Amino acid sequence: MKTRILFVMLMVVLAAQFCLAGSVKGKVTPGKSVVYVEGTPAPVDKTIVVDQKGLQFQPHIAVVQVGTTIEFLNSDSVQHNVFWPNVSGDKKKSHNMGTWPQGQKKAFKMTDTGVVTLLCNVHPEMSGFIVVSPTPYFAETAADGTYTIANIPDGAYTITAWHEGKKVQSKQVTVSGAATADFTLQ
Ligand SMILES: [Cu+2]
Repeated sequence: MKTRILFVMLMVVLAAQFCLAGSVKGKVTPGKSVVYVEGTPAPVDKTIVVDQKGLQFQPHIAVVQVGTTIEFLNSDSVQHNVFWPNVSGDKKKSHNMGTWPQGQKKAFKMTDTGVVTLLCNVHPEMSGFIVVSPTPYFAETAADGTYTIANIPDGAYTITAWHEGKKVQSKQVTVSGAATADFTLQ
């Protein structure tokens, strides 16, 4: 009898969890984009490496949660620089990391949300992007633009899509179970 009551209670708890979290899926045109849910910035303590290798930023696009530290590594035999002229157009958030030789890295903690365009003043043809999401709910789309962001608590959100060279677009989406948000970026 006691076991049965516990079992029923467990089912109720599980059912409640399933009802309280949902997902957003959709497609961004043209493919290969970043999608993230806006919200109060929730910084994480995490580190990723962005390499400068073969005269390219690798990865070319990274999406991270605010608070993430980026270790900029130089794997080339030439000197590189890393700077960004703005964050999502805000020039007050520009930063120059300086220049350093092969095998060394310099760290920067991303405390501003938005799109950071990475440039190298030694090689004008180099560029890379770090999209800093305020929330843990973000995704890089597949090559065809499809994406899924799972485990989002139910609620109303603004969701933003970014694609290199296109205008950023935001939409309202209500998550209650499974939601859909498609974007066509111009
Ligand atoms: Cu360079």
